[in-house]
Amino acid sequence: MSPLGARRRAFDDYLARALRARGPGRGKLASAMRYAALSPGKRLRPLLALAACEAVGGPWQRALPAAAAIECVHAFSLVHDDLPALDNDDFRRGRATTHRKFGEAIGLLAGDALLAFAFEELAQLSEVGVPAGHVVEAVQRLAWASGGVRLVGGQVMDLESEGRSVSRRTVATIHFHKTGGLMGAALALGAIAGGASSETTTQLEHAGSVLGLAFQVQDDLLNTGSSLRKLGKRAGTDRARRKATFPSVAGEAESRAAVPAFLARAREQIRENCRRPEALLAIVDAVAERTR
Ligand code: GRG
Repeated sequence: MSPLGARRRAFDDYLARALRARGPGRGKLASAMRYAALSPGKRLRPLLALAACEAVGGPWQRALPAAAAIECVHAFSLVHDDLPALDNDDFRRGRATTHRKFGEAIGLLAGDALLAFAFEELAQLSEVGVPAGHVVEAVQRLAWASGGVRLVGGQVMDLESEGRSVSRRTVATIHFHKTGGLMGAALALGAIAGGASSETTTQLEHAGSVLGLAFQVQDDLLNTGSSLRKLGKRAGTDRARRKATFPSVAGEAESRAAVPAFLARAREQIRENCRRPEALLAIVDAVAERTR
């Protein structure tokens, strides 16, 4: 198994155990939370958190609670994004969306419960030896990344841009906040678990946000040119909803050229701030080549 494959497996085991140990136990809500959080996603954000911990000199295992917290916020955002009030999607990760499988009310509540669980899980950092002051910094950074300034704020900007003529700069800002928010948090929380200073953490948070921007431009391109079978979610939906995307404001060629430029910026900032950047850079390379 590849090094990333082994970490991914360790992460999946950790999250499944955490949900069993500290989640709601049996019943529909527990099943919906597991369905949303443990379904076969790419696990990019948790892998980034583990690699960032290692990159600043910590053992990657110490970042597992932070990685689980970020994946739970990510799962919450996908569940809510798929609801009829937002994108009204019926496929995610190659299967029925959570609200399609469990009903709208349980879908909504499972998303809420995953968001709360994320912070409970983040507090587990203190159980693996992360000093209390650093755990508080991690809580503050994840709350900021998940809320009205970044993830949810970016989503609102996105909604408000639908059907309107916006600039390339506006689309980049939306992507930087909406998708970059959690990727930035992944690097930041991993760095905190690895004992990095606040300055290094802030630099890595920015590198992660730029990586998120590149990732979302790729997502826009895949949405125009791929399929449900390849992506595990419906393609062609952005155009149908008249979303503000990179290809819609800058064209396909310019969008394709922007991705490596953003990735190069992220790589440079990672190299400048990390003692052992190899695993983190390997993930950036994997993003560069992704087809789903
Ligand atoms: C608070 C009501 C309420 C809703 C929150 C914030 C939000 C809704 C939605 C934003 C979530 C979103 C769809 C962001 C786009 C980021 C993105 C490209 C997600 C897909 O990430 P992948 O490809 O997914 O890493 P997998 O399935 O592989 O984990």
